[in-house]
This record gives sequence, C-alpha cells and structure tokens, in this order.
Amino acid sequence: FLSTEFGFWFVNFEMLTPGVKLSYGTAGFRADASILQSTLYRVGILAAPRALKIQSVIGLMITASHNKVSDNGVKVADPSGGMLSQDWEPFADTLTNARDPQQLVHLIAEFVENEKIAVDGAKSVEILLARDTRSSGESLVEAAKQLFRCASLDGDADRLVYFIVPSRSSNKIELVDGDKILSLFAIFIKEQLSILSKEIDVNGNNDYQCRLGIVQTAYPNGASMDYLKQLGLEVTFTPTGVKYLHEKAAKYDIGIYFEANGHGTILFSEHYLRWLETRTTELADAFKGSEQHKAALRILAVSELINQAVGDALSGVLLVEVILKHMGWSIQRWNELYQDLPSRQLKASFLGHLSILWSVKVMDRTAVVTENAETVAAVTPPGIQEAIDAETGFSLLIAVKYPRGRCFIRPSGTEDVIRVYAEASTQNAADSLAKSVAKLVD
Ligand code: 16G
Ligand code: ZN
Repeated sequence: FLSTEFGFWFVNFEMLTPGVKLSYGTAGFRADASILQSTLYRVGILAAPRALKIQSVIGLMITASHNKVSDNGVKVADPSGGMLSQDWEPFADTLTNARDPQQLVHLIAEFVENEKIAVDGAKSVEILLARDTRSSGESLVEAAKQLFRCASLDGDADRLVYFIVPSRSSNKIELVDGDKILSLFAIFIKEQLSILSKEIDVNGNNDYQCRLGIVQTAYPNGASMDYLKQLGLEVTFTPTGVKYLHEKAAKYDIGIYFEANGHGTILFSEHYLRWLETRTTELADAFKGSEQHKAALRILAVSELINQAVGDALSGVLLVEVILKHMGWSIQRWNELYQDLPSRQLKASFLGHLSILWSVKVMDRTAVVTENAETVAAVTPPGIQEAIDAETGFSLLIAVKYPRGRCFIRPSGTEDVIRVYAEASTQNAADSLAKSVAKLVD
C-alpha cells in the first residue's frame, strides 16, 4: 500500500490460505491445488530476481508428478536443468509464507539488496512456464504470470483505475480504466441475470424482468461503447459529472455507471432487492442451492459489497477482485475484453469575438454550448460543430480523414478551459485530430 501526494495505489496480493505453511521440498512446493494460488503468484515473483541474478532464462514447472490428481506443485529450474540453488530455498519459503503485502514487498527489497541484484536499468529477463495436464494447472499458470498488477485511487479515494506495469511484450503502462471496470461489472451482472431469468417461481411463473441499464458520458473510449453494444446492453448517455450519471442510473432496477476517469458505482432499486430477497427466502426446497438461487445470492451480495453512495473506490476494488476470482481471470485477461482506441485530450481556450477586436485573448468557456449529453454537438459558436465534423471527416463528400475518428469539445466544469477529446485508429491520428480541432477553438 503506497500513498502519494495525489492518491494511493496498492499491488495485487494473493492471500495465503489461513493456517497453511508451505516449504520448498525436494520437488519444490507441492500441496493440494486449491491452496496453491498464492504460492504460484509468489514463485512467479521470485523467478524474476532469480533470472536477473544468474543472467539467464529460467523455468517454472507446474506439476505434482506422481501425486494424486487433486495435488499440484511448482519447481524452479535453473538453466543447467537443475533445481533452484539451495541457498535460495529459505527466501522461497519466507516469500511464499508472507502474510501481507507490506511484508512481501519488504522481503523482496531486502533480498534483492543482500544478493546485490541490479534491478535499476536491468535488461528484461525471460521466464519459461510449463505445466502438466492437471486441470488446476491452467489457473496456476495464470497466477504465476500475474505481474504487480496495481489499483490506483485518487486522493479522496472516490476514483478507481487499474494498471498493468510494463512487461517485455509491451513497454508501456496499460491503463485499465473506468470503462473497463464498467464492462467487467456489466458482464458479471448480466451473467447472473441470465441465469436468474431461467428461474420460475413455485407457481411456474417468471414474474420479474430486471431492467439493467448502463450509463456513460461522452468520454468512454469508442471501443468500450462498441463492446457494450455488442453485449446487447441498454446504454444511455449523460453529460459529464457524477450527479448526472447517478440520477440516470437510479432509474433502473440495476444501474451501472462509470466515467473513464474512475468515478462510478452500481445502483440497485429497493423494489428489485426486496423482490430478490423474498424470492430467495421463499424459494421452494427444490430450488435451494440451484444455479438460480446462487445467482440471486450473488446479486444480493454485490448490492451489499459495493457502496451505492458514490465515492468509495475501495468497495470498487473489492468488487473487481471478487469478480476476477469468480471468473478465474487475470488482470490481463480482463484487459483483453477489448482494446482501447488511441485517444488524446487537450485543453483549449476560446477566443471570443470581442477579444479579436481588442487583440486580447479572453478565455471564455461559456461560449461553447453542447447538447446530446455532450457527445457530439457543440451548439455555439455557430459553425463550430460543422468545422469539427469536417476535420474528423464526417462529410459524405470527402474521404474519411481519420479512420474510427471521433472528436468533441466541451467546456470544463472544473477549470476555465475548453476540453478537446479525440480518438482514432492510431495515436498519431488521434493527436493530430485533437490538435487541429483545438486550433479551431483557440
Ligand atoms: C468533476 C466530477 C467528475 C468529472 C470531472 C470532469 C464529480 C464528483 N466529479 O471532477 O465526475 O469527470 O469533474 O471535469 O462529479 P471537467 O469538467 O473539468 O472535464
Ligand atoms: Zn476524487
């Protein structure tokens, strides 16, 4: 858990199963597969300093050899093909049994220093993963591959985004923003609702069709809008700002809203929750423990976990983590739901008519008036939207200048500037579209 001037972030941490103490034996760590998730996560971490120390590729083998099928294990293989050097075993043990993230981070820092492993400016290293055909192997490989995957909260902890630290295959930070959190929540809720919709009550009726609504602003990445559409979800748009989103979301039985910048939550109508509670308590015995019953309980649990008063990013973290666990997804898998289009935001100041006359640059953000939930139309000054459209290439007469281009301007509600948002199929195109539209209003 690290706090910074503007907020704090924390790294993902796989909890150790209470009461369990593992040690690196003759064939590495070996135990019932159900308790090994946190071990694989930590051995995955250990592999990096090991590879840096010996300056060579190393391997992790996930197997429990001849043990029964419900067991699994992991051993570290040095390049000689031999086992992990014995003097590293105590470190493997303490790392595996670390109880909390602070201890884990501290152990790694201390060990890396004692072993004089140069991490600053180090070359990237290669770690090979292999597993046998045990069905538990798949999720254990995922656990080993987990990087310091991180969550970031702003200063008053009402905004949440995740990010993935750079890896060998991608040298930039991958931002997993509010749009992706929204998508994750939406998939999960939709899945529970579709299980529930198969439910019939004791009289053979299915008497409640839950209305699920997604609320977004003009800012979600175009790829996220396409994704939600493709899921067949009902999506509506409001102007920027929590108060607008919240109000709209409250009109549904379940309303999910998020801004790309991480503000958001899930709202449940009292009426729907009461119906669900009644259904679960009055359920005929035959339905108890059924998939439908479980789905209903999951929705009720989500309504208790997430803070419906917006502004509690910590409850958002908990829900993200729980859903990822439920799906068996890594942050990478979640991030791959869709790929964001490159985008660019700029601030521009508007040169009013009077200012031209007096040759003074007057910032007047009120000169820009928008409609349609700020999505497209800059209503005034006259002609500005046409100019933006022409720049984007929306006219039927000219070839599309920017494939997948989208651009809008809106007056900021927090600063005396006009914001320009542009996205397109490449970063260069998004940059140049934003820049040329900013020039139109500057
Ligand atoms: C405020 C809003 C936030 C919005 C942002 C836009 C709340 C609690 N906060 O921070 O939702 O995204 O303003 O800023 O409503 P802008 O108008 O300067 O672009
Ligand atoms: Zn905040």
